[in-house]
Amino acid sequence: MAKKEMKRVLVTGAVGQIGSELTMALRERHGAENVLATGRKTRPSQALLDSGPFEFIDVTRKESIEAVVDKYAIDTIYHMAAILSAVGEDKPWLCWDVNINGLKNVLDIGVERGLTRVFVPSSIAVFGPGTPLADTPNDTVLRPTTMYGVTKVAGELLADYYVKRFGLDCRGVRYPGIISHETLPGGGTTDYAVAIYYGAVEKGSYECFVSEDTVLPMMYMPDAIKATLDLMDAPFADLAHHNDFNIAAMSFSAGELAASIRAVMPEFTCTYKPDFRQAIADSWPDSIDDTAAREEWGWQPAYDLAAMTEDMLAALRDKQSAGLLK
Ligand code: AKB
Repeated sequence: MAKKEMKRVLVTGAVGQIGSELTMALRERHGAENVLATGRKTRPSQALLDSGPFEFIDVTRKESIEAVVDKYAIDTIYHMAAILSAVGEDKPWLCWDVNINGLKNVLDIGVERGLTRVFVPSSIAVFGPGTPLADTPNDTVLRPTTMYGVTKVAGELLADYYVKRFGLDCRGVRYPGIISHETLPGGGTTDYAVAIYYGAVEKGSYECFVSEDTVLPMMYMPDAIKATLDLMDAPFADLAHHNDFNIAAMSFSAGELAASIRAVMPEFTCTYKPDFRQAIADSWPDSIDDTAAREEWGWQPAYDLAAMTEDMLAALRDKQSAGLLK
């Protein structure tokens, strides 16, 4: 049997929606003691705390990241800490500071400490006016109208520059809206696609902040984790792209999402009251072409809307029975 490569992993943003589940998957793979979870302020769940090491850091302060990289002899970073699109519009300069200066700190440490690999997540928020909205190609117009999108375009370019100029091995995907039941998303435009399931289970109803016909690319968390790990496993020599892979799983309107819940819970009702997030959603694609990810590292999603809805509702009902939901 091939010798398993030893890894010492740091996850920034480990208390967030993707980071919390990614940390658990990485602990499973590499051994809990080899995966350091970090967050800035929010208290981690007891499960995260109990499952392995945790430290508070601030990614905008380079020395704060350096301290844990040195203390835990880190060789790989999954840099998940970010301010998302809706909060980014409320606090654009915080969004810039965390998403750009935080990323530059991580990339500089990657070069200075000779890290073997860095994961740099991007988003469908890189797209905007001028981008084809259907089957959006990987390599296309990137003119976002949100600060979050601006930081994600700049982040992709910056990370690609570190690959080319400094030989740092960094990779990243453009996540669509991610739907999950472990940790709530915080401050994104696609958050309605998670909140609708909580509304269904807790109250039998939901008021959606985008219109019924709003279509966005989405993905269930198990596929998002799989995409992240698969890209990080890919041989560097196989990659033509590095930090800007489109990944697709499903696309649906808010109305179709509500209908998929009604197929399981016929009494569920959904109303629509668009707010400022509608304009952000309208600037993003309806569907994504992920040929590059499929060809360069074999990307393949598993979940469609019906399978995701069944799993989400079952998981949230279990949480409710355990007294963890209203
Ligand atoms: C957001 O809505 O801001 C995020 C994203 C699509 O990156 N979920």
